[in-house]
Amino acid sequence: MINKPIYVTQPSLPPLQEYIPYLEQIWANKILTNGGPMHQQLEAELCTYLGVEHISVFNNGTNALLTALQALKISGEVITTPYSFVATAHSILWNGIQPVFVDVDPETLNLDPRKIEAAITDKTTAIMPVHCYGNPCDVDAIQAIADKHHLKVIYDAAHAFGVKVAKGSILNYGDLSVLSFHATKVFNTFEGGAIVSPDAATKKYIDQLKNFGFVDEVTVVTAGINGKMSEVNAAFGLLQLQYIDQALARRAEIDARYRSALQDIAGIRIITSTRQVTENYSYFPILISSDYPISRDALYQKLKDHQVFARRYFYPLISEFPMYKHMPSAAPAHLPIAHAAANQVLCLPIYPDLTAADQQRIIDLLR
Ligand code: T4K
Repeated sequence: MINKPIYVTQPSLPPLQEYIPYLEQIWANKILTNGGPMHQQLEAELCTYLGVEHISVFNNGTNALLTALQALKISGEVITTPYSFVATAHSILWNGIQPVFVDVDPETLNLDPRKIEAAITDKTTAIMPVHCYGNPCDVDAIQAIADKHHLKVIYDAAHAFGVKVAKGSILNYGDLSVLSFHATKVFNTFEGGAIVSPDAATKKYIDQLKNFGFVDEVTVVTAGINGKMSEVNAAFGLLQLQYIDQALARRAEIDARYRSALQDIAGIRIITSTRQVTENYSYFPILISSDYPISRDALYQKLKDHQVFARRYFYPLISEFPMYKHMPSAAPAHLPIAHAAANQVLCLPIYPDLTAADQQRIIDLLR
């Protein structure tokens, strides 16, 4: 019997017929984009759901990252993590800014605050940490360093939709937080993203930046881009929001099942964070050490041979790609923890529609 493929993730789609009324509304009013009613409603509903004051939705997370750096007029050097998706560092480089890589914390695999200060120079203007896998960074330690050195903090919160710490949404930390609503994310709008701002003036400026810099028909105040989310995407987001709690609950069950089934296997370490009070179970990363009978790559291949497409997020490290490799901060000796993690990590399939039988198939292969 040939098994059906199981991917690292699969978007959860609401019933198609429930999307039709949204499309009918769009067809009726013929507003397809440029901050239409669906877009406005999505921003309002996201603020309520996420527990944030100001949000600007975007056509993807990468444009949101690019715009966040523009909004705060970041220049010179930005300290960031090599252990992320390439878009993190690309957004810095595309703005003509030099990314400076700092190693990650061995427990959380997030930017290690104890190593940040040594990387600060007179050109450093900001820190861009990532809440990797939705596990919160040490936001207090990072803010203390930023305050001491007068740096801005932009969180790449692409993985952190809905994550909360004791004081509320993780998205309220730093100067700005950037979300991704890509198809592979916990909450998706097919393609999409957002910037969470601390105040109305910053949101207003970001809204201008994402609309070419227009403030009215004849006035352009800044060299903006087109970062706008279309009405079709925004409408899908509104529908997705009705199902998000259900989706997160199902992810929690899958996460718990993996944890209990894998906890006693020698050579498998499950990455855990203790900082959050509400998780989003966006990824299920495990680290494969030499105590496991086969190597990480052999396991990756074995799973693949059985139609289970786990992913090595984040291997290779961003600092290993050709446009970064020559940079002094990209030297492997400077990033030992990130390198070790990149060589050990495997993200197992986790998504609401993963069946118990399919999850058992994965567990059996790992055991
Ligand atoms: N910052 C961070 C930390 C990020 O992780 C990301 C995105 C960004 C910034 C940038 O945000 P966006 O500009 O993307 O909004 C995927 C995603 O494309 C990417 O959005 C995501 N991070 C990254 C971690 O993962 P790939 O190259 O792994 O995607 P792909 O196409 O191989 O998809 C993985 C699996 O998901 C497939 O094997 C099957 C399944 N899948 C995928 C798509 C696109 C589906 O079932 N349906 C789909 O439509 O990068």
